[in-house]
Amino acid sequence: MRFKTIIEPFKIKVVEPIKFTTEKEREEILKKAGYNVFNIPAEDVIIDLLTDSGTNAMSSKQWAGIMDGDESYAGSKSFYRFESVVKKITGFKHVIPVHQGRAAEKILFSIVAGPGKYIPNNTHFDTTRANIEFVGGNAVDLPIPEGTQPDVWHPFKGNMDVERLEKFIKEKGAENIPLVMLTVTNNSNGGQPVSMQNIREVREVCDKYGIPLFLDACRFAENAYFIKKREKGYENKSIFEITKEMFSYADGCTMSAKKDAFANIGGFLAMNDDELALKARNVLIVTEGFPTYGGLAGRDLEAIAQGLEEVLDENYLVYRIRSVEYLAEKLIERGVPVLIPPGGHAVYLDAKKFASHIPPEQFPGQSIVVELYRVGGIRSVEIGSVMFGRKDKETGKFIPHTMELVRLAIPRRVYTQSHIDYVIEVITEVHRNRDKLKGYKIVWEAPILRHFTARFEPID
Ligand code: P70
Repeated sequence: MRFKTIIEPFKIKVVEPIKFTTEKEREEILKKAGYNVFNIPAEDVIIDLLTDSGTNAMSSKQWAGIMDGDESYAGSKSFYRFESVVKKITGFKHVIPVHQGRAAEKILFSIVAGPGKYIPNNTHFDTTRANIEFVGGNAVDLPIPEGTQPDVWHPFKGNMDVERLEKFIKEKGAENIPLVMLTVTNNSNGGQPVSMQNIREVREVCDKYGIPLFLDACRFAENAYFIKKREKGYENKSIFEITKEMFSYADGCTMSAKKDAFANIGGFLAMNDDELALKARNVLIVTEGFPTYGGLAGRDLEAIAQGLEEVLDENYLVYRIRSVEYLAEKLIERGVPVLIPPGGHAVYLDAKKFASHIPPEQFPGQSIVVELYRVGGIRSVEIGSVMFGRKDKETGKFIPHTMELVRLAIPRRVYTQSHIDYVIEVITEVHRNRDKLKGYKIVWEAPILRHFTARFEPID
């Protein structure tokens, strides 16, 4: 395009009203929710940036697919369409539909992981880690050093540290590492991309030790766009060519279709290995459903297939990545500490700097999350010591997470620039008054994935 303004590559046909609440009302809502925004009714949220997962606006063609879904128990037409699109993009031989990403993880890790097993990743996301630990395995993060420093710029901050990977394999023994994973984009460290070169190098190490490589592919298209923009040799390749190459280095993938497939539910597990696929389908049939629907309705399979085709459109990705960057850029201009560079699906505030007077054990990120809701009705999520902090098993001492972040995840095709301008205004005000932010303590927590349900109290 000749003009510099990047516009939404869609028109809006259906709208959903937003209810406005007052600051006083939100104060009460927060108290009732135990200061955990997961406990707040969505109706009471003005701008919901909790997650980009399942919150996408579907296209008219996806909705048409919903009507057209074939709800046959076995061999549904919608399954065959879904399977053929997934195969076209990933090239994997076996495609197993599941109800969402964590179901794919659950199936995969209940087969390959377990006590004494190690699963390295650039950085595991919460559910991946939980599913490995749930079966007694060890989830290991091996990000590059730049990946854990919010203010260091690197084009592919999502990369895995290949040297550390090889050292780790030598130390633990290849027989104890059933697979290596790469999360594209790397959600826990800022939605950061992984370079093609890194995928290739990780593959080489895996080949050397005979270990399979799996992608956690939730945001594969956003990752591919970053490769196109930032990696030499890819500037003239199509997104489809890039994603195909990314998948070609892997033996399989887990996928939450709630992200880059623009669906509201769904996912899949895909792989080349026949024996593993057989085992996976056996678990699937017990826990999810028959292999041609796997926990989904035929209509969901249609929506996912259509979404997967749409996400490869470069005009969409230009708009998507630029709108996330716009939010980061404006916040940086206003002096708000933001993880750089901005990620593909979200902007992450650096809570350690934002609320530097609150120590990690008092959850600075949580404090900001609460304040953004109180002041502007914006729902965000803490990705720091609430989500990943832990207690030492022997001493009971608090071990903070490497970074204290607040994630502002942008649902796909949902909010306009004025919604985002409002978000910028609210965050800027909260930042201006940052000295008043208080620490929080956890008063109740679940034994696993505690962030979803924990209850907090402010520390006076
Ligand atoms: C998110 C959601 C899900 C996810 C992921 C990666 C890289 C697997 C999954 C699991 C989870 C979430 C976090 C905070 C608030 C709400 C939701 N990520 N791998 O928003 O997929 O959810 O389909 O089981 O990011 O990042 P699924």
